[in-house]
Amino acid sequence: MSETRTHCPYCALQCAMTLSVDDDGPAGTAPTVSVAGAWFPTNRGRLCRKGATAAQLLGNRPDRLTAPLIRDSRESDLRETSWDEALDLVASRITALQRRHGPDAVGVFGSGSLTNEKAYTLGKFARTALRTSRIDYNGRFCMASAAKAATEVFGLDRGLPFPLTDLDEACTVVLFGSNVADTMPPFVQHLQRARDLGGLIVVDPRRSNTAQLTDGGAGHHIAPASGGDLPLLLSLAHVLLAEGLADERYLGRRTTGLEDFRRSVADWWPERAQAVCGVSALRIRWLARHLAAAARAAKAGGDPVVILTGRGVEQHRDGTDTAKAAISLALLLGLPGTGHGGYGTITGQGNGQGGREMGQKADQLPGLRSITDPADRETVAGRWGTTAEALPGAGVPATQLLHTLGTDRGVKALLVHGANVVVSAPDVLHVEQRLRALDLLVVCDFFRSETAAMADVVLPVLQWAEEDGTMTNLEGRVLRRRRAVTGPAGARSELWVLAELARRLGSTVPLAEQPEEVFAEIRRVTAGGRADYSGLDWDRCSEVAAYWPLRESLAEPLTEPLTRESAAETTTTGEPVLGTPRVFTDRFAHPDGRAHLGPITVREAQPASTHGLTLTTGRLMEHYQSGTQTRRVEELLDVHPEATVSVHPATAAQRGLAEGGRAELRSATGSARARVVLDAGLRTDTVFMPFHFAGAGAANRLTAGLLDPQSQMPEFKSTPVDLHPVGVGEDA
Ligand SMILES: Nc1nc2c(c(=O)[nH]1)N[C@H]1C(S)=C(S)[C@@H](COP(=O)(O)OP(=O)(O)OC[C@H]3O[C@@H](n4cnc5c(=O)[nH]c(N)nc54)[C@H](O)[C@@H]3O)O[C@H]1N2
Ligand SMILES: Nc1nc2c(c(=O)[nH]1)N[C@H]1C(S)=C(S)[C@@H](COP(=O)(O)OP(=O)(O)OC[C@H]3O[C@@H](n4cnc5c(=O)[nH]c(N)nc54)[C@H](O)[C@@H]3O)O[C@H]1N2
Ligand code: SF4
Ligand SMILES: [Mo]
Repeated sequence: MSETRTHCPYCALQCAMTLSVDDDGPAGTAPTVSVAGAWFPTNRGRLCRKGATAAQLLGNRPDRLTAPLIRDSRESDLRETSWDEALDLVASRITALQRRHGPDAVGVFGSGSLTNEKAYTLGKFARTALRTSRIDYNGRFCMASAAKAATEVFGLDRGLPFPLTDLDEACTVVLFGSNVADTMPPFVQHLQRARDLGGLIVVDPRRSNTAQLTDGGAGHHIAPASGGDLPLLLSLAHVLLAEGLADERYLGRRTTGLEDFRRSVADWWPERAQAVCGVSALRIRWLARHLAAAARAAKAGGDPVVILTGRGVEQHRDGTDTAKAAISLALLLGLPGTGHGGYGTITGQGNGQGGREMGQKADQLPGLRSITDPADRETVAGRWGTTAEALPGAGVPATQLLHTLGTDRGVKALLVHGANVVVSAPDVLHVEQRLRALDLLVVCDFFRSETAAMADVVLPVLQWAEEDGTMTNLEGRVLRRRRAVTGPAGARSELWVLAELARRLGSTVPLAEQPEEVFAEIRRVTAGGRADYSGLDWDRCSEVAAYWPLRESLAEPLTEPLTRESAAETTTTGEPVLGTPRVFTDRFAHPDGRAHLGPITVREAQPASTHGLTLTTGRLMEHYQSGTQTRRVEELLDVHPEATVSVHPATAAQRGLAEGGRAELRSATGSARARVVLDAGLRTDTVFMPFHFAGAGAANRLTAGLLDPQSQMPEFKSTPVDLHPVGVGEDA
């Protein structure tokens, strides 16, 4: 029996767990997960149901992809083939397409599920072997708005700019559009003090499980209309400024742009906001004053005040402005970088943080460098052994990439690594149609996802505990994901697949195949970048708390790899801390050291009540994302076997719907069917669907792909819909 300490395959909390493996035969066995001790302070030995059942998906299951699959023609079924045949086919088709249409004829779609090593290699593969600009990833659907907002205001995109354990001390925590009770259950431990003090404030149009944590005097639930958050936030800022409650001294010392911001919130008096966000003016004033008092107390030696945002407020057409407004609120309160609290965004995917700094984003190079910045291009090209002229420019963001596949403006071939886009992208009926128009679709996965089922070539890869790698969690802490079992014989490591393809494409820039080698390269290439990983140590990741930026002079040999700026610091659990656990303590990341406030305008304020019904979407505790993984775990599927739509009982009665009945939803782009769940905790003007299901139950048949102009994040949380019962016999 062997025991391996590793981290969960799913969300950004990256809970620590121990895998106990009885007999690791060559085909791999499903290990038992034991809950790890308190050595990892982020989950302190707790797991959610998904993490606790994750090991069932390892090894040689009948539904596991164990050989490459190809299709002889569009009409024929996928059939098994050899790795040589599959890779030669992919390389020759890519070469032919690029010869005809140029390098940008081939696109790459990456993921926040990939380890740092894979995400980095994917970006390098696209830019050096494919020489295409057309790479983007599913983080565009997830973190793009918050990332853009933090980059603009703070000068740096690190989701939580402080360790999660800092929350343990907070007396007030405001969650804007985040349902951690379901999406990261062990996170809730860190809210205990705030709840004990009555200081948890949850802003959500649903009485989510997280909103219910405020019951019994533990805090307050505020339910704006879906999409009403921006006016709400601007109005909170208005009250702070109008009533002299903002921390003018802090603003003067640590920010610029206050006057522009002040002007833009000047006419967001609470009565006006109330009409568009559905939260009463009284409540808006109360919340602003309450936060100001808590912040003042914090700075007088009391407990910290923290403002956090999740996808509920970010996945909107105005998501960047909303995240900026939340950051601006924290700045008005004088919190970020003071040790008295601050702002953070709760990153979602397992490597949602590392995935957004390794260079798989259309406009990005590793280390959070910019592909349009001449100096950044020089640096990265030099370290890759190529020239800046040879690197492509910025590509197109994920939704445009998918919605133009096979058109004159779009790519003719697409390689997908770690996403199930026919379930999770906006307007999936359109995506499906575009995928069919491709000359070549290649999907790398370990299961036959709905997207893999449409591919011309499917390449089976190793997953999670079958391979080594590093992940960067929601705190910017870099963790080791260790190999615990042997994967199925026919599956290969994704790093090997990319290196082989590069070789077959005749690339002169070599790609490393071993995770540890790639990690060493990441250290070299990110050195001096904003997300600097150069001082990390492969063997000690996870044993120490190592947060980027973690610098190491490139010129010096790494004889003493882990002596860092703040090595003296320790977390509450006494682990040695390296790098930068708290990023904005002395200064913000802009060259002037200040946070940049600026004007924020509401583009399309609609009255909350004349909307008709608004669909919002999100997550259930038992399922993960497009469901490729969790829909295969019996005990998770049993709890939630099919798509549901939550409806307020009054709304249901009005539309002739009953609990357990079938409903059809219609939007401008399509229709979807789901089982009705009555939920008296929902606003009457809002319905909620999880997006974990495929086929007729896919929530994304209804979302339109309207984009935030600043981040190109699609609108997932606010879609006008119609809702009616499905007649008997109508539901085939
Ligand atoms: N069980 C589970 N956990 C997960 C995942 C999963 O798929 N399943 N995915 C992971 C990933 S990638 C991510 S990004 C995170 C996401 O984690 P969260 O952000 O917590 O997840 P969501 O359910 O998308 O949205 C959160 C809440 O926003 C609310 N909401 C919807 N519209 C609005 C609105 O207009 N305004 C406000 N204020 N709130 C709104 C929803 O009702 C919901 O309760 O979860 C991670 N963890
Ligand atoms: N309506 C609606 N839609 C949404 C959202 C929403 O709230 N509402 N949320 C959005 C968000 S936040 C996100 S993050 C996306 C996520 O949605 P997707 O991008 O579809 O992510 P997953 O479902 O995690 O897809 C991962 C796929 O990759 C495979 N996979 C996992 N790890 C690896 C790996 O290392 N290599 C390879 N090759 N494959 C791997 C899995 O088996 C699975 O098939 O969905 C977005 N879509
Ligand atoms: S909360 Fe996230 S990381 Fe922790 S066990 Fe659940 S899915 Fe895994
Ligand atoms: Mo996400």
